[in-house]
Amino acid sequence: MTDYDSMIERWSRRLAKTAGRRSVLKSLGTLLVGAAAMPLLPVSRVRAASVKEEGDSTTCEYWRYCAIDGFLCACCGGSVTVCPPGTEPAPITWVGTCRNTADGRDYIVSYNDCCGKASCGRCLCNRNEGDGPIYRPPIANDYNWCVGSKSNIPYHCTVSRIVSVADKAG
Ligand code: ABN
Repeated sequence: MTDYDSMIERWSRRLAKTAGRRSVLKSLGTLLVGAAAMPLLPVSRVRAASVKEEGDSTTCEYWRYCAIDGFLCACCGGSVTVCPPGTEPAPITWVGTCRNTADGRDYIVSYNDCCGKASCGRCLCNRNEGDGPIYRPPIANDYNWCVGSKSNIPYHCTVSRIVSVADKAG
């Protein structure tokens, strides 16, 4: 018998001594009903390559940039999803929900600041759809997320990566 088995056995014996059958069943029932009532998140992972695309990723109007605030990496030697050479993506991102004009569907887009060089200075884009206050970090764009990267290295530009479909049809 493994340590894990003995621990479970001890725990079960203690529970059997201290709790009545009814109270255990009641707790289990509450847990099951609670879990069933939790809504499932309406997201599904997508392969970025299978998403229909239109528009120019070097312009601020491009659909994925709906919640961005920063310099577009596509104008800075990188691409819409890849940080320019000499920079690395910050480990902390913020997200937005953007409508893809090519297929009419909503997608969750993750924005990563690319860090390691001074500000790119080209193609500043500040659209802010759904942007939240800084005390709600996952949706706050007006912040230098490079502070979460190695040794607080400087902010260069921002990439926009598709995470999932946001609509119920998923
Ligand atoms: N998240 C983009 C950014 C970087 C530096 C300062 C403000 C916003």
